[in-house]
Amino acid sequence: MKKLRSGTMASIIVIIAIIGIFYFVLPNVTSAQVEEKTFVTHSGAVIKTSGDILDPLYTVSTVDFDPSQFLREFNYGRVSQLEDGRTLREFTIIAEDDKIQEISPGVFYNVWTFNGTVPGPTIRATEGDIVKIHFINNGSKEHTMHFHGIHPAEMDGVFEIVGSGGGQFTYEFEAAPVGVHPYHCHVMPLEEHISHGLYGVFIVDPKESRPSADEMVMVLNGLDTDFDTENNFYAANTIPFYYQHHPIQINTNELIRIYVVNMVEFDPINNLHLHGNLYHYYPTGTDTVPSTYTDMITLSQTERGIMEFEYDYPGKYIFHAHKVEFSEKGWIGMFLVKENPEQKEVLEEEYGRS
Ligand SMILES: [Cu+2]
Repeated sequence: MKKLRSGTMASIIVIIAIIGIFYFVLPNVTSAQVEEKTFVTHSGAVIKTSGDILDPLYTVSTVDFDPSQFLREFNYGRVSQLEDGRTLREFTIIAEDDKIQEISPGVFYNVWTFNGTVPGPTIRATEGDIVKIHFINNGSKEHTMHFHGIHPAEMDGVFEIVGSGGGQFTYEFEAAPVGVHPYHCHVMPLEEHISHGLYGVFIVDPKESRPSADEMVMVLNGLDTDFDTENNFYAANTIPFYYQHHPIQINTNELIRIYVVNMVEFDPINNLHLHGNLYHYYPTGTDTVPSTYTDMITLSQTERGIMEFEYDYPGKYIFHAHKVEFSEKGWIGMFLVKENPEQKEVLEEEYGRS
């Protein structure tokens, strides 16, 4: 009798399990297929993707973004001279929130952009210049531009909300202090506006310029492509694994200067480890003396600084988050260090080395 009962129970469980599969699992598979949408990628390919990695509300257009170009691109604005002799730098920044970007092959994400890209343009000025930003909000939501740095309260981009559909505001302030600062939208919910991509880098150069170097910008960011307030991808400059597949070419014995800004939301910290080398690190870029000589820095949200280093030996060197989860989800890149032809000549002349 007991045996018969347990046998019957087992049969009932199996039947319930089979019914469960039909009712709960199969319909989901089917509906995922139904929700597939077709997109033309920036490479011209036609790709189908299900709705779980894409905000299905936004399908109007695609965004092109080239991390190689962004890396060394600095926007100095439209330059003119004020009556008092100071330099005026004017920028036009347009916010949008309806663009779709293929951030990894077949993965599409609704990016919110300043001037069409994530990150927005790297804005650069010299200490004491007047920076004037003509901000236009062409998005469907309210946005602002909030700069880190020193400026009057009404230029802080927090309380002066700029309305959707063409709202405008002009930010004007003196570039200060020297260093590397983030700018970002400051409309609530802030986490949403930042994580969708409304941020960029603001560099203030000292009046006596820094020693010449091969300069680049790395914005460390994350992408929450399924909107569960956890990042699915991480990157330096938005595209996961980009610089691993497209190594950054640099020369031996040439000063490299990286302006690094951490804009990862949801995760409390990020970090940056460089292989085969150490770097001098200037937190926030505000001091002329580096705080440390290391191969590893840890950065919280909007923490940033300047890294300086040179490679002695040619070859391939990776750099990545030492938070391994981040590097395995895209935050990894590579330097391809080539023999500096000028340096090689000098060495050959001085030491007979070749
Ligand atoms: Cu915003």
